[in-house]
Amino acid sequence: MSAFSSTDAETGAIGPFHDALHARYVVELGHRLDSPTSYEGAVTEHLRMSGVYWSLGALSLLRDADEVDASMGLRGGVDGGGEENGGGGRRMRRAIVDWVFDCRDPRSGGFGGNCSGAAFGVGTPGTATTTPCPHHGHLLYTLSALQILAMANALDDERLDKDAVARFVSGLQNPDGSFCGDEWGEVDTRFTYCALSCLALLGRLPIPRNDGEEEDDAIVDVRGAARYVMSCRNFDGGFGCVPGAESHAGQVFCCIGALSIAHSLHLLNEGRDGCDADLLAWWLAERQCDSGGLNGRPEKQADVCYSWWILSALSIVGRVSWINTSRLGQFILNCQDDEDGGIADRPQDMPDVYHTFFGLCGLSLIGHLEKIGNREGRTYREVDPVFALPTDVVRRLGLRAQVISYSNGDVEDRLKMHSILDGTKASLK
Ligand code: GRG
Repeated sequence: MSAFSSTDAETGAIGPFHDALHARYVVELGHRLDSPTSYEGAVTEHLRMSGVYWSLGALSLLRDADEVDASMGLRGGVDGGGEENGGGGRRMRRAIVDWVFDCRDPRSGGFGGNCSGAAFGVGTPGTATTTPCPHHGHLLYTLSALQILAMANALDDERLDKDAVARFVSGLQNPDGSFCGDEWGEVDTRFTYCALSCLALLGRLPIPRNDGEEEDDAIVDVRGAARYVMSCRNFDGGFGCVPGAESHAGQVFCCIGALSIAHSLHLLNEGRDGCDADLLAWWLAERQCDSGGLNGRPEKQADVCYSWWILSALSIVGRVSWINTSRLGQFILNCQDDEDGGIADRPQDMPDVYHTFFGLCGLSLIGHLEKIGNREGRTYREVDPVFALPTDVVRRLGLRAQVISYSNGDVEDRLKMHSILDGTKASLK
């Protein structure tokens, strides 16, 4: 493991970054998980769609789109050869885009986390021996599927029935504005974020009109969704998964991301004195631990993934500078596996692709990836804090959201595609 002295944090020096190891870790992960003897593959089988999104997302921050396509086999098979993938045969992996469409659940119209019968890495393209049997459609995996298609530039693929997917999403909204994750009825602000992000990616999101009038034919009630999110805000400025639930940094991202996509960040100040983005940012900044890492709620351990959940929210409300970014960058780099690549939740733990993706996102949001790139002659893509996709993908798709500027109206370049609210004024309206 890399070791950093406190001097590094004080001077802002950036320690070793294992670019090539991380890229190899991600590219080889699919083969490892597909092995019939992989324990990790078996226990994460149900959430493979999100796993593929994290993998593609991670590699997309390290490499350009063509390289990602070539090494991951987005549209065509890549060599999966090796003992672990078919007993020494040179079998081809199925294209990721084809596999995503196999995971579409025709009963609900959404996407499932995987499909049985035609497992992701097994089989030669076009010769699946069994009919794919997708898991039940769920908002979590529907968003991951659309994010994969967005990165693969395949949202206009004729197999994507955008209206049917949009109907699946809108059918999960409840009269109080909240969303269920699937037909079984669990409600959580995670699903509000997923629903609005899905509709934005599909180009089906009705943005509330400025004149306060409701859209009669809107597919979902965006104002209702934003009001529900606000009902999940707590006295400490944070947000929980349902009204009255404890503030948690993961839910804060979902709520602030949802308000941003719904162009409703002004609600943060409604009915209160002063600027409540400040109270929220204070709670988020309090999450920084002695190690430099961030935790998800008081008295819990720091974990690399909160670098994303917290920095994305702070970016949206224009207050990343409220934490010590240099110490956080050091913490994330300390969680790298310097032998096999990948990033773990905390130093000395085993890496996984979830923490690898969100660790890289964290490094991106504090500008460390850019600094490392400058030092090593590479150009890294940046992550968008609202849509959790590379900013070039968000630009290509013309996705719009809302962010708050703080102090003298400056916003980072990556956020300039979004509508900007002036957060220095007491009222954000
Ligand atoms: C596309 C980025 C993106 C998100 C989609 C799934 C989702 C929407 C958001 C998940 C937000 C969330 C709740 C993240 C937290 C995940 C996490 C590490 C939970 C662990 O909770 P505890 O209680 O851990 O086990 P702590 O850290 O509190 O001890």
